[in-house]
Amino acid sequence: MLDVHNDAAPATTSPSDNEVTRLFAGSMRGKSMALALVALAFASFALLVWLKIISPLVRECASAWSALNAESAIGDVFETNKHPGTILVKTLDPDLLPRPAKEKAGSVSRTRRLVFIGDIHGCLVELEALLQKVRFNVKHDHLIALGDIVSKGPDSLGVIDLLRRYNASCVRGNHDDRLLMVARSLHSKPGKMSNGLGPKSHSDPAAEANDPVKRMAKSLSTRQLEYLQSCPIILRIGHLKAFNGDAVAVHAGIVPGLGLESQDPVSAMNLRVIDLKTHMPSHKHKLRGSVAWYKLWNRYQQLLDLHKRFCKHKGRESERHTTVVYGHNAREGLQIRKYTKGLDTGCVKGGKLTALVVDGDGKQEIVQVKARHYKHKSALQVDVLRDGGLETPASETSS
Ligand SMILES: [Mn+2]
Repeated sequence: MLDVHNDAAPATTSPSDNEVTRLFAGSMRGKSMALALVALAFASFALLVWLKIISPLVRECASAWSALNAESAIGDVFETNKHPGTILVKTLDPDLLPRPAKEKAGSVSRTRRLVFIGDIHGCLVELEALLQKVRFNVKHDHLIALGDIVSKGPDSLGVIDLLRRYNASCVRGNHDDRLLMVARSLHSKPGKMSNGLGPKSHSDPAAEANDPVKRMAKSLSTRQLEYLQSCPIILRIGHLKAFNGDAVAVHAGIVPGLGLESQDPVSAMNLRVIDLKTHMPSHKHKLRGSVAWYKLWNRYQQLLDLHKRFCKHKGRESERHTTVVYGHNAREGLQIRKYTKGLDTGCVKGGKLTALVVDGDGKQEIVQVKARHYKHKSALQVDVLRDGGLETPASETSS
């Protein structure tokens, strides 16, 4: 019996043992597979973090640090881009700077607030609505238009008149610059001109009638033209408590590490992306080695104090933290960072018109109005200058 039992036992237990061994081996394989998968996932995650976060951060910091180490001006590189009659840098009248409420009693400044407004592009109705919304009071507030005040929209000349009426400050945008260039070329041709600004063109009148910029240039009054011409490329604003440092207004962007007087006007009106090695404007939008200019600007500002502490040279001792208020970048829309404030929210494309309101007590506020949707069939359509190059007008590419 026992033998039988003993004989039978291995017959029944042996396959079960094999199974256990197989199962054990299988589970071990499963475990190592799982471990391998986890390791692979971790490695991919680490690689992704390296490629997307750490490596760009290191490159940006290295680039900002090299901008800090550069001489504060690089000389003649941009000399060729200087235009006759262009004001590169203007300083805002210090009396227009808002002061803290406590100081106001004895202060010469009556200004309560600075109101920065992004690309207006002839959107007069929205501009009026926005000023109403911020309760703009011309006696106490000062308006600063961030360029591209004309073209594309329905009432560019009305916008210029409103800005003149309010004694607003402005910086020159690429569209304003193009209009001025056309007005100048009309002015320099021989013959008479209908509005007294200059001569009539001898080119094909039909082609001219189709060129909205030429039509607008011809209809500009001398005062409107003078106002546009008075807009500098860069407006140095001075110390603002709200930004904990100095402020500067420009249409597109500023190259970090260079003095304001050494900035290239064309790049200041068109800059979007900057080459991390050369610190020159770049066309390699999403390729490695270049980055949105405002990212580099913020890194530069973050490293400024560290650089001052450890590298006491290169004339940066007196450099102060500077916040840049700009427009031009409707594609990215509202971009509020510590040291850069991008306010172009594509009003003329049916987006919004945006104001950044800053007072003397350190308060800053974003106020917006929704735009009417302007189809790009406007009589004042204009070629878009992007990164210094001509681009097909939107009306030809969109429906
Ligand atoms: Mn622009």
